[in-house]
Amino acid sequence: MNDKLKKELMWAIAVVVVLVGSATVNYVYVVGHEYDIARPANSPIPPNSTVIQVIGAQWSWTFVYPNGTKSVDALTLQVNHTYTLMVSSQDVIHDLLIPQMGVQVYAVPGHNNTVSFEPTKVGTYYFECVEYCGEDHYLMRGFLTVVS
Ligand SMILES: [Cu+2]
Repeated sequence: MNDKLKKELMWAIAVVVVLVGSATVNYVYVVGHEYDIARPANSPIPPNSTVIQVIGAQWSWTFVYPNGTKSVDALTLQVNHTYTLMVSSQDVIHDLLIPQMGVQVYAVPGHNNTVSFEPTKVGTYYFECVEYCGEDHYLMRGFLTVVS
């Protein structure tokens, strides 16, 4: 076997080792975090979940809790409880992103999109609109507070 062939083989094996290594890391991460990641949008609503209505509007997010209480640009949830956000819009298309909850869902006028998730850690997390929706789009953000 000449040097050129050896080098080529070595590089081919190195690439395979890197790919298999990163695939393994990914697989272990996904399996270990299965329940931290929100269910895909519009999955069946889990029977034990609390449904919160979310209305996007230029340029704020309004949350309506089951008892009728409303809050603007602030969402408070209990840890280790399942929630379903029922998201719509009253004007243009928005897109709610709560990165630490694995939630991203479009807010479409006249249509409800649902997403369910369970916060597993107490803390404060940000959320924001990630669909350009007008001049004050950048103001369309707030905080999710997870309490015990
Ligand atoms: Cu926006």
